Parts: sequence; C-alpha cells; structure tokens
Amino acid sequence: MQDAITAVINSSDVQGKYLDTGAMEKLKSFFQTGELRVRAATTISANAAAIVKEAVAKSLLYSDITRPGGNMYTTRRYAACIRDLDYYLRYSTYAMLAGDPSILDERVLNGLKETYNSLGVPVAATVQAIQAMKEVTASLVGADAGKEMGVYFDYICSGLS
Ligand code: CYC
Repeated sequence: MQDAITAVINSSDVQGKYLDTGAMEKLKSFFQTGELRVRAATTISANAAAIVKEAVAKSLLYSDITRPGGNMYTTRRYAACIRDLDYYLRYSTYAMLAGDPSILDERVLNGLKETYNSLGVPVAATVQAIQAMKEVTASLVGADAGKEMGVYFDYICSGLS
C-alpha cells in the first residue's frame, strides 16, 4: 500500500533525486486537504450503513436484480451484495485518506472481475450501485470531499469494467 507521500518519495528515489518543485506541490496539496479528508472519513464512518442503504434504494431495489432469477435474489446473495458495497465504501475511504489508489488494487480489485464473472455477478449493476454511492456520499460530505471520494469510487468502477 502506498500513500501520497510514499508515492512522491518513491518516484524521486528511482531517479536518485531530491524532491523537485512538482513533487513538493503534490505534497503541499495533500497536506492542505488533510483536514478535509479526515473530516470526510469521520462523517462517512458514522453514516456508512445509511450510505449503503440509500445507494441500494437508488440503484438496485425493485429491479430485475432483486427479483427471482436476479443475482441479488435470496437473502444470502442480497447480504453478499450489501457487504461488497460496504467494502467499496470502506476501502475508498482508506484510499481517500491515503491520497493514493494502490490499496484498491491490492486488496479489492485483485481477481475481483474474475470472481464476479465466474459467479455471474453483474458488473454493470455493480458499477451503477457504486455510482449511486458516490452521489449519496457527496451529498453527505460536501462537494470538495465528495469529488475526492469520487476519484476512488471511479477507480473501482474502471477496475471492474
Ligand atoms: C460474491 N463478492 C462475492 C465474492 C467475493 C466478493 C470474493 C465471492 C465469495 C462470497 O460470496 O463471499 C467480493 N470479497 C469481495 C471483495 C473483497 C472480498 C470486493 C475485498 C475486500 O474479500 N450482486 C448483485 C449486485 C452486487 C452483487 C449488483 C452488489 C453491488 O447483483 C454482489 N457479490 C455479490 C453477490 C455475491 C457476491 C450477490 C454472491 C454471488 C453468489 O454466491 O452467487
């Protein structure tokens, strides 16, 4: 797992250089948004269940997916879906705090598309639910933090597609 600081240091280190102005600017903007990130993470963790619930209501409930034959039908599969969405929310929050998406590659996306394909979990509906979660989260934490979280929700969506 990397964060905004180690990413900048690693990239300078492979070139054997001190941090240049571009690298310093990246660090500066990371530190300047630190409080925003921590505040957003606090709000998200206090409201995680509500965020998932509202995103499911907006994107999946009462669709073919939740009816007999749909991939969320039966409470076991419904629960697996809610759990997956909670994973996406929690790991996006970690990545947003770190200012780096590498944790998503390592702990969420690695092998996920293959698992979904082999179980018949519909990727398009999953992407829709993640996009709904992005909207719900933004309305809760505000536009700036919402945009930052959006980067990582979108990262998961492209990793799945
Ligand atoms: C299943 N989701 C799974 C499985 C994995 C994950 C590994 C198979 C094993 C299991 O059932 O638990 C995902 N596991 C993860 C992730 C991590 C992990 C991301 C990293 C932290 O450890 N079905 C839908 C919806 C969607 C959905 C659109 C929710 C948005 O129709 C999800 N995922 C879903 C469902 C299953 C599943 C229904 C069960 C499928 C089955 O067993 O038939």
